[in-house]
Amino acid sequence: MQQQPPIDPRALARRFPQDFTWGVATSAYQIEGAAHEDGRGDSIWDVFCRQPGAIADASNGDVACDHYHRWQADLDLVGRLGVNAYRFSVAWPRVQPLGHGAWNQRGLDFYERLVDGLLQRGIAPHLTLNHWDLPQALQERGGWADRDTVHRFVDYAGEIARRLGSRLRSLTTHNEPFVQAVLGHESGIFAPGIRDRGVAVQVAHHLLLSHGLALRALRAEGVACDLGIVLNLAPIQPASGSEADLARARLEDGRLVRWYVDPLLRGSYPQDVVQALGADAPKVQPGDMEAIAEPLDFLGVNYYSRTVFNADGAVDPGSLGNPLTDMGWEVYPQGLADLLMRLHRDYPLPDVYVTENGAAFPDQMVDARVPDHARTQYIASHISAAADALAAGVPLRGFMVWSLLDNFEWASGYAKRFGIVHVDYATQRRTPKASAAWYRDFLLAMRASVAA
Ligand code: IFM
Repeated sequence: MQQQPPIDPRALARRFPQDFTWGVATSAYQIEGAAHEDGRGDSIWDVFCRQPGAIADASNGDVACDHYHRWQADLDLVGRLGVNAYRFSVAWPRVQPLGHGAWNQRGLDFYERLVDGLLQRGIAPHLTLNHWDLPQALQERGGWADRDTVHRFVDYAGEIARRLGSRLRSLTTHNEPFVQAVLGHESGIFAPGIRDRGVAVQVAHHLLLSHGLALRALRAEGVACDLGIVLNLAPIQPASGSEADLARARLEDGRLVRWYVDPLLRGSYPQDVVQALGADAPKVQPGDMEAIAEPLDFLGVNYYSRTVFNADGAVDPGSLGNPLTDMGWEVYPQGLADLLMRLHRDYPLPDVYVTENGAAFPDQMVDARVPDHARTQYIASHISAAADALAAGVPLRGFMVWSLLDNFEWASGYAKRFGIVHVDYATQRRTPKASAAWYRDFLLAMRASVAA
């Protein structure tokens, strides 16, 4: 992978329309730090990180990239890349420490400054309300497993939209409900660390329901920006054509993809998965499915890799013949085109954005530079796959690289680096990597093709 020549940014740029959205993405807990400042409450991740063994390097988000204090310099970095969009999230416990009741003005002020700082730099703000950091006080009342959290989220969405909505390009309710439900409540490897499939299924339902009810409420108030949700999706492929492998792949596709896209875009859960869940099927109240299917202005898709299943489970990605990232994920750009085209074929799609794509690799600093050719190749080849999907008619409107900065990679701690900008955590020095230079050149080529 390191040996391949970098994809020519000029040739690639010609494959996209001039009004395409190009961005970089981050999330609050992964970069902000200042976890105990200016009135911020604990989130479930603050508490989860205190559990021995929960995080690979026993770290937490207390300081992270110190973005809360360095946001202006970080936005300058974003500006120098030449992107026209920045995707970030609001830490709910920073703006409403208990998840209900009083608002924290100092927390709200931070996001006001951030949004205004983006606009001053000509960068469109794309805000996510929930990138996993639920206020711990709500967890103590039952968290996402409790239906009341749905209503707390709708209140939170309304407050943020009233304060910031007119300055945003888009507002996303949830980032990756599958991960929050399944990794947080079934396997328990993410906060809040619960291991109960029935709970996970109900959490997923409440996340979707809160999404739909929030969209309704925001529309009733006349919010001006685009409204949507971000899903982590992947092509799920059978290891062979055997009945058993095909059946397993179909079920896993049901759990990861159809469980979320069907209710959002068709108003119902896939019956094969409902049947497989048996007693763990979600408790759905009258009107829930109609609310979940509230029309989307956009669907965000986070894509990193495919998964291949045989009858026994997921096949070791290392056996598939392609390079792996530092997360052990197979590098498979074709999967992004396959996924987007399948969604286009099977569903009535709204505008689609690739809201995350990127890779962790073990970077080396050489003469104060980070020649991360594997990451550059990864990003360029996925942008190329996005161009293939666009050419096939997918209503793709944007692409955002994960991530602007190296950051707190959840249960993996700080060892896994996804940034196109390197962060030295001892000094907080930022060093744009070769991938950042490639992206900047690509975006310059985009602008040159506009001028031509
Ligand atoms: O870092 C995460 C992000 O928070 C959500 N999507 C996947 C990324 C890489 O694991």
